[in-house]
This record gives sequence, structure tokens and C-alpha cells, in this order.
Amino acid sequence: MNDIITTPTAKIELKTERPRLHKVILVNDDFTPREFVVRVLKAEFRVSEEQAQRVMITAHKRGVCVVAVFTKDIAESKATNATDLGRSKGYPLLFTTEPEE
Ligand code: TYC
Repeated sequence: MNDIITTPTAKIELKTERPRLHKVILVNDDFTPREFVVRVLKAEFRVSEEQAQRVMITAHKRGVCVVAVFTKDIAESKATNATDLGRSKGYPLLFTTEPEE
């Protein structure tokens, strides 16, 4: 009866792609005090005093500095929280996110 045996020829490749990581970027401004930027970096990103100083000074001199990389959701929520900490004190401090290449 139904004795035609077919053997599959196409190979199925199962690829699990790693989720793309997103950078959190600190943007310089002329108003937020340096110490406040450092305090926010330590509180929201759990970096050391030295690392926070380095990131703050880099953004201050170059305009922007990558703080850290996370999955999209974490990067976005940390950037929002950190930006809101500045806003709550009336500062224009800004953290943005962008996907890593
Ligand atoms: N430029 C600010 C000042 O001179 C300090 C500062 C650094 C603000 C980094 C924001 O992302 C920033 N008070």
C-alpha cells in the first residue's frame, strides 16, 4: 500500500541567536553638578567611585560616554531611572540607549 519511503534531504539548522545587547550612554550637559552625576552612576549602575568618576569625566570632555551594556529592557529601564533621578532635582541629566553593532 503506502510503502513509499521518503528520506528528508533538507537539513534543518536550529540557530539560537543571542539577544543583542544595548549600550546605556551618558550625555554631557552644562548644568548637572559633577558630584551628582557620579552619585547617580553609583546608585543606578552599581559602579565604583573610581569608575563613576571616569565615566563622568569622559562624558564631560567628549560629550558622551558608554556606561555599560545590558539586554534591551534592562538598558532602557536603567536609562529611564537614572534620567528621572536628575529630573527629580531639576537637572537636564540624560541617559540614552542604543543597540550594540
Ligand atoms: N558638564 C557638567 C559640569 O561641568 C558635569 C557633567 C558631566 C554633566 C557629565 C553631565 O553627563 C554629564 N557641571
